[in-house]
Amino acid sequence: MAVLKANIREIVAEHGFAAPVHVTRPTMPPLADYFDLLAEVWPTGSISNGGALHQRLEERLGEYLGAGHVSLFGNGTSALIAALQSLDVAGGEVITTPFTFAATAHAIHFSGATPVFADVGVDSVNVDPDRIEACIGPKTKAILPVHLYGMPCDTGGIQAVADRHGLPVVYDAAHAFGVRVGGRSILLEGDLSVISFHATKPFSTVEGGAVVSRTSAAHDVMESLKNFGLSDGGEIVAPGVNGKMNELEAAFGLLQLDSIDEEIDLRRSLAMMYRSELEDVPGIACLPEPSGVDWNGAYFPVFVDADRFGMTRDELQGILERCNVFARSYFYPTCNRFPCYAQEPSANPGGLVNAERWSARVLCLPMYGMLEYGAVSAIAGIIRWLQTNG
Ligand code: T4K
Repeated sequence: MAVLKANIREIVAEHGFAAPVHVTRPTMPPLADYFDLLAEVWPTGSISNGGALHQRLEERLGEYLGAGHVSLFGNGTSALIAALQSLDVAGGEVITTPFTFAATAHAIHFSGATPVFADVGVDSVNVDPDRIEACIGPKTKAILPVHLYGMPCDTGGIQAVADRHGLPVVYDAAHAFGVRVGGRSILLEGDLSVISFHATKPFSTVEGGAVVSRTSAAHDVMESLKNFGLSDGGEIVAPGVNGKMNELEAAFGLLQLDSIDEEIDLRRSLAMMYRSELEDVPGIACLPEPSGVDWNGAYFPVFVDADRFGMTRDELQGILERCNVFARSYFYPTCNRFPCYAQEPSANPGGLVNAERWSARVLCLPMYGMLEYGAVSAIAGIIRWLQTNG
């Protein structure tokens, strides 16, 4: 590392934060409002299995997202598993990106299929349609791209590949709550989209998620699969999971929905600030705000070129931690490196060079609505200082 230990002590002493700055924080709704909502539920004793607040949240999300049929789930992972299950992928292969959270690949595994990893682009963190097409074989059952960091995939290119081969597309839209392209919800792309409402996401129900379906028939299947495979008539028609969201989570979500526009606006202006403060730092690359897109500021990744910056991503992360800034390497390593998938033919790192390069360099900086502009400026200042004094 080029930065001297004495210099590090100096930066920590001068610019370190007194309290930890986490990669993200949920915006907590007013507690009194939460109690008011729970007061509606308490006397009923109806606290799960599709209660009144659950119903209200599903309806309000459908309107807010402008995205058809919403099925709430207890988390994004069970929603992904059920979405894939509805497409009968068991015993086959599902093509996905290796540059994502483990849940994407694990959902394929738990739906009874094998993940096949296709590389992302040179200039895009998302899976490349041409690389998807090159992976298609007789066992391919579906395509599972991810809108990483809320950045839209090349949905047109992916749909063209899917149409040529008669394959369904499920989008892992865990990061893409509220994202619109040309004013249209990104959740309307493909056959199904799956969102996460985890505490670390811009919109949260503490734990939670949803499947957005195009048709009411597909929605009915999701409703059954999230409830043990029970039909409306109370018979088991499929091996479903317990993927239900409860009333306490739905109440949290209803209140989050009241402030989500403000949350997203704040995140986007913090991202603009990061970009303008970091744009001239050699060896630090930010993703541009995608044009024509209502992006949601889900994450703020930067990519560290060690040769130009003067230290590696891990070294930068370590110094930031000493300054009480807890940036995270979302997503390193790539999924193809996990022992459970590394033996798959498509997991060979030699065929996934773009994903490996993005992943080796990525560092997600703190990003959440309550983050102060001064904190963004100070974090960018530490990074600039390290480059100049390294
Ligand atoms: N697909 C993709 C592409 C995903 O990224 C994810 C989840 C999924 C699918 C699956 O969706 P879910 O089944 O989770 O709904 C987190 C989340 O647990 C996970 O939801 C998320 N992606 C993943 C990227 O990140 P960790 O292990 O990094 O979180 P943790 O506990 O280290 O928290 C990070 C920071 O957030 C903490 O340092 C402080 C802050 N935090 C966290 C929690 C849980 C809070 O301030 N409050 C909290 O309650 O996994």
